[in-house]
Amino acid sequence: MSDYAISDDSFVPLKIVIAGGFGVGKTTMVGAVSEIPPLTTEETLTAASVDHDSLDGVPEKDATTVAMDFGRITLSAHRMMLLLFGTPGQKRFWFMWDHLASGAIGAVVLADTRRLADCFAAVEYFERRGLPFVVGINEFDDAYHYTPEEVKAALHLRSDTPVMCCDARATSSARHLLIKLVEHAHARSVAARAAAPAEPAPEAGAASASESAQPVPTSPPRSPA
Ligand SMILES: Nc1nc2c(ncn2[C@@H]2O[C@H](COP(=O)(O)OP(=O)(O)OP(=O)(O)O)[C@@H](O)[C@H]2O)c(=O)[nH]1
Ligand SMILES: [Mg+2]
Repeated sequence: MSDYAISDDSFVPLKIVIAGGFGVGKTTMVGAVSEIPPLTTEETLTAASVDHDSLDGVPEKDATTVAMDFGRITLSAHRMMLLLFGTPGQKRFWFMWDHLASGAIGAVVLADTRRLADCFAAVEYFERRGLPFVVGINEFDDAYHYTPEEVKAALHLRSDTPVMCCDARATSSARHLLIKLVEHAHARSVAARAAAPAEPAPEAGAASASESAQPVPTSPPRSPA
């Protein structure tokens, strides 16, 4: 058998979505944190997008994601492999979001405080799906510094939704954000199970709902691995 057919199934694979508005730093974050060369699907920005997506704050931006980004990061100490799927930011590619969110344990929503309204759609999307998410305030150099509490209030987030400042270009910062998301998703999953009514014992041979669901980590990481 070839080497590529051998996989190490001792690592729990967890799918995570990196979302947010146009030009907020999604591709940058996936590239900064991925341990493999990231897959990107960037195309040159054309005049057709000028009326739809503002380049305010990112005037040097000349390309945009048209399908997805993909990267991977292993948290060895916690036996987890995070599979990162970055969404496109332009509205005309939002149809991709359902595919990218399917089977995910949670999402990172990146926010730029100079254009905070641009992340409303992502926040609303994940709240509607009931998918746990954390908000990362990607601090651009010329942006006014708002505290996570101020951003949480402005976005009307649930009180338990984590909000953190980050730098999408920095590996350690992006990694912290991902670990916070895994912890949050784990806590939400534990709380949901505790609140659920006890299931009747399954009939012999029948698969339970939990067997077909996306695996939830049994122990969330407590600190950067
Ligand atoms: N100063 C600064 N620039 C950043 C930061 N994060 C991203 N950038 C820059 O902002 C621009 C946009 O970043 P991208 O990673 O392409 O943003 P995106 O969210 O993937 O964009 P779309 O896919 O088009 O929605 C790039 O020129 C980045 O170099 C940051 O934290 N600080
Ligand atoms: Mg992108």
